[in-house]
This record gives sequence, structure tokens and C-alpha cells, in this order.
Amino acid sequence: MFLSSSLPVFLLCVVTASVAEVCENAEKTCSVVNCGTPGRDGRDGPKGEKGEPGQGLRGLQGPPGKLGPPGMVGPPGPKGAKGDPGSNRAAEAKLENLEEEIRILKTQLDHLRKLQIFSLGKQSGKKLFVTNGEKMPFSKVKALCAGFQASVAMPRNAQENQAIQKVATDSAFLGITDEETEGQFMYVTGGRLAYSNWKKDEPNNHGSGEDCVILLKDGLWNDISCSSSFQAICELPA
Ligand code: FUC
Ligand code: CA
Repeated sequence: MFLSSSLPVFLLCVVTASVAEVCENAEKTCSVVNCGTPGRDGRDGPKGEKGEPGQGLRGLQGPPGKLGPPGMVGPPGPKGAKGDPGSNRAAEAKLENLEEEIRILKTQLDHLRKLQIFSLGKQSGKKLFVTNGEKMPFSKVKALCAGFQASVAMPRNAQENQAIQKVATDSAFLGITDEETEGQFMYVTGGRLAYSNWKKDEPNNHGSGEDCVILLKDGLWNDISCSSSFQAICELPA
């Protein structure tokens, strides 16, 4: 019944959209009075915003996981900028004084070296043999020479043997022993003998054993007990 009476108004609303006032009035009228048969469903609207998380059966948060392995060391960073020039005057002055002292000491050392070479008759390119004239067991001779960054005298040729002979005022130990292998004489600094000047029938490893070597006054060698005392002669490098 009311359907037939409202339809023209509704149609008017749809078709005559230009008459806004009429439409408004018609809608008002329709909402109250009912404007008849509803139209077909419109298209789906746009998707709505995401909803709030649900309140239902959510589990409790688990314990934190194990610590991971350390990361690799990164490449070195860029070089820093150059620092400011020093400004410590006191330190600079101290350094200058030290440098001057070093210059003086070097001059004095050079002077002493020349004097020593002259007084000991050292020839260039040749070892320097020195002694304090004291007699002592072989172990003491080794320690004495080591204290001067030197070795016990080791003649490697006839010329060196003669040079030691000139320095010695008595029988003197040589830096040669067969302590490691009996009968195999070696330099205390290592290596087999390059030269020898044994006296007739020596080495004989006499008595309870003779592992050390002495240079006799005539320049010949004899093997002797290392615990006996003989003159200490050290050699400094050529
Ligand atoms: C000879 C030497 C020994 C020792 C003895 C008294 O037999 O070979 O080394 O000097 O004399
Ligand atoms: Ca001997």
C-alpha cells in the first residue's frame, strides 16, 4: 500500500539528483515512512584497518635465547689525523742535552778504542787476544770472557796461535774441549777444529781424564784436566 505511494518519490530521488532539496526531504520522509523496496546490494567497500590483537588464548613470552657467537673482528679503522706538534719545551731541552751527551760519549769511546788498539797492538781484521795474567779453572775462564762479550781464545790458524803465545806469560787455556764426546775436540762456541798444534803424543786423556786444552809456552797444545788452573786469555772478534 505505502509502497505504491512512496515509489514515485524514491524514483524522483534517484533520477532527479539535481533537485537536492527534494531528495533530502524524500529521504527524511522515507526513513520515517519507509520508502518501499530496497535496491540491490552495493559493491564491497574498501578493506578496513587492522583490528586490535585478540584478548584470547595467547601464550606467555618464553625465556630469552642463548647468547650468540661473537661477531668477527672488523677491518681496522682509518688512520687518525696527525697530532699537534709537540709543545713541551722542557722535554725538548732535555732531549737536546741527552743527544749532546751521547755525542760526547761516542767521541770518548772512539778515542779509548783507538788507544786500546794501539796499546794491545791489535791489527785490523784480526782478533784481539787479552789477558789479566791470572790463573783459574776452565769454568772461571769461560765466565770471565763471557763478562766481556768475549770467548776463550781459540786459535784457528798458526798466526792466531802465535798471537796468543805473545799475549800469554804462562800456559793458558784454549776455548777447546772434548767434554761432549771423548776424543772429539770442539770449539766452545761450536764446530770441529779447523787447526791444531798438538805436542807429540797428545792428546792422551791422561789420568782420570783430560777434556780441556792448554797452549804451552812453546806454542804446542796439551790436553789437561778442566779443573786445573791455567792462565785466562779471551778473544774479541776481528
Ligand atoms: C803428560 C800430559 C798430561 C799431564 C801429564 C803430567 O802425560 O799429557 O796432560 O800434563 O803429562
Ligand atoms: Ca795430556
